[in-house]
Amino acid sequence: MKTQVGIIGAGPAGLLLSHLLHLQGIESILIENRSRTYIESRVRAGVLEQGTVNTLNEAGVGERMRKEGLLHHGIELSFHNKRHRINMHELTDGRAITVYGQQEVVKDLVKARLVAGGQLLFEVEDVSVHNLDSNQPKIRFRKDGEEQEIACDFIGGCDGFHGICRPSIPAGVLQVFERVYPFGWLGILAQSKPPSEELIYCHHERGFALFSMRTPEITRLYIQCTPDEDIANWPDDRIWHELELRLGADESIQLQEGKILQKGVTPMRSFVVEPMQYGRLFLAGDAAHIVPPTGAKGMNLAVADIRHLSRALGGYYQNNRTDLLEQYSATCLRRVWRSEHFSWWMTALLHRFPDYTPFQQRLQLSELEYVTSSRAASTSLAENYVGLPMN
Ligand code: RFL
Ligand code: PHB
Repeated sequence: MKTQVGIIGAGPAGLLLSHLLHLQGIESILIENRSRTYIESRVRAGVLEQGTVNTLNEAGVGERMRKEGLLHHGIELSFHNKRHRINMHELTDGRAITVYGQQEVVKDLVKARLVAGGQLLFEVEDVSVHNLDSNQPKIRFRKDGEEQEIACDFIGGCDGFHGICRPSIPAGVLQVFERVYPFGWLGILAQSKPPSEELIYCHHERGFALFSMRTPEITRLYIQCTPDEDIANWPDDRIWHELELRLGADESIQLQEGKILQKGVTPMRSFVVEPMQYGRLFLAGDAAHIVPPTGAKGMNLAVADIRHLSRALGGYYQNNRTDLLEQYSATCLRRVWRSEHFSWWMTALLHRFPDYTPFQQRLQLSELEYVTSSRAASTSLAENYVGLPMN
């Protein structure tokens, strides 16, 4: 097989890249090691920045998101069992976030690719990349038991944190920056009305909790747990009880229990590689960087990378430009590091760290009070949360 851009991974990054290239008349083949059903039902992110929403709308895949997405103008921070609203809309000149599940974005993109006759190959095996520093890199894999090879001009490495693209770059090329946190999130999706119309981030002495949602009938809830927590230790009753305690519910708010549809534990880390490129392999999204989910930045960063990569590839094919491809990594990394800082800061502000002294715990509470009472401090949180303007 031969194509212009070979793309590995059908997450938000790979699918959006394939679609944005198609809109510029650039051909791609996308390969994914899981099934279509699997990627369309994987429950993950839920918060889209304004810039992400604009990108999806401009790409013509925003119709269902505009109908079903929930527009939020604020979030709440809870500490000392009291809730404080951050009015993001007012603090950021009218910007907002949209709550719309990542798997819905994935479904919309898969559909758009298939309608346009795009080549999407699911359930491929043994993927490897070759000749990355030549003008004709290659992707090899097995599909239905047969060995296949794609010769291409460029490779989009969009295969997530555990993919093969990043580890295929020769040793010594990449600089790795990493921080692993001493906790994880136990996440559930439940058939129950969310306790509030907006997201509630809770600081609590028993640990962090987050109250989010997918629809007015489906809640998405998270509890801070150990990074290697055994889900078997969390029967449904224990989960609801713990959420109730951490929400610190007063009469104005009630947690409704409901059928738990999905449960999972996510360890938390911050991770960046520099540069996000080697030869003709360009890394994008989680393949190049990870943030802890507290700032809701992971998928938004993946979309921002793809905007730059598709524009750079467009410049190459339409005007023979190589400058945008050369600047790709540096351009992306500026936003990546801003989001890394914000996600680390939100994580440090809201979680219970096992090694924190009473002194550090007091500092955390003092910062929460400052963030929720000073206009300058809440504006800083708000503008980072809704996302800095994309270019
Ligand atoms: P993905 O989504 O991991 O997609 C990579 C794809 O590559 C496939 N793959 C391979 N395919 C072929 N060959 C191989 N060898 C392959 N190896 C892997 C995988 O099967 C997969 O389909 O990466 P991408 O596209 O970079 O997207 C990144 C986002 O998924 C991620 O950053 C977000 O989910 C992070 N995240 C959040 N981001 C937000 O912007 N807002 C949020 O509210 C938010 N909440 C979250 C999150 C992530 C979470 N978890 C579970 C990690 C909440 C949670 C709990
Ligand atoms: C979610 O709804 O899944 C979600 C929301 C906000 C976050 C992380 C996850 O910070």
